[in-house]
Amino acid sequence: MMTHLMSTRRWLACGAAALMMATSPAAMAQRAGDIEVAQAQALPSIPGARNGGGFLTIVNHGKADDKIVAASSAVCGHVELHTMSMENNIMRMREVGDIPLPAGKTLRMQPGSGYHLMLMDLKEPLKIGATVPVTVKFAGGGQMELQLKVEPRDKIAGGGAAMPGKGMQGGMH
Ligand SMILES: [Cu+2]
Repeated sequence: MMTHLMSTRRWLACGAAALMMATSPAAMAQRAGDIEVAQAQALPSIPGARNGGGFLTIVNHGKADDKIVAASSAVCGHVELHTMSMENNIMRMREVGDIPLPAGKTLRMQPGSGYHLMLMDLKEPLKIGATVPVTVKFAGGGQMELQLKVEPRDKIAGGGAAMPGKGMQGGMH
């Protein structure tokens, strides 16, 4: 684990251009124990917005439930775990204590509903093509250093699916 963390840091130091060349969607898949992060993505931030949205596709290959209990990133002040839902015809986000990863299931975070990582107080805008380092901690004790690729909304979580309310919360992320 230690070795892995150190090599990740060294890799980060290579700069954005190298990161972009080295990073294809297939290369994003990362596994630690039973937890596999198949996709790690973020939406481009709205100009002037202080916050951004991060979205993971996570497979729990294990027989035990796990959950995300915390996340952090160097690109923002702090990262909150959020869920979004429709309440009285208004999209609302709220912070949650954890994001469940049930045994044997895949969690696909998507813009517009359900769970996401909220990158609070961005230090700079998230631009398409950029890579955002995020550390995610699990209840099982493990943690993963992920590289979220900033991609257009229709590319998130395999994307393309027309979702009701898709355009509605564009201002929120
Ligand atoms: Cu949010």
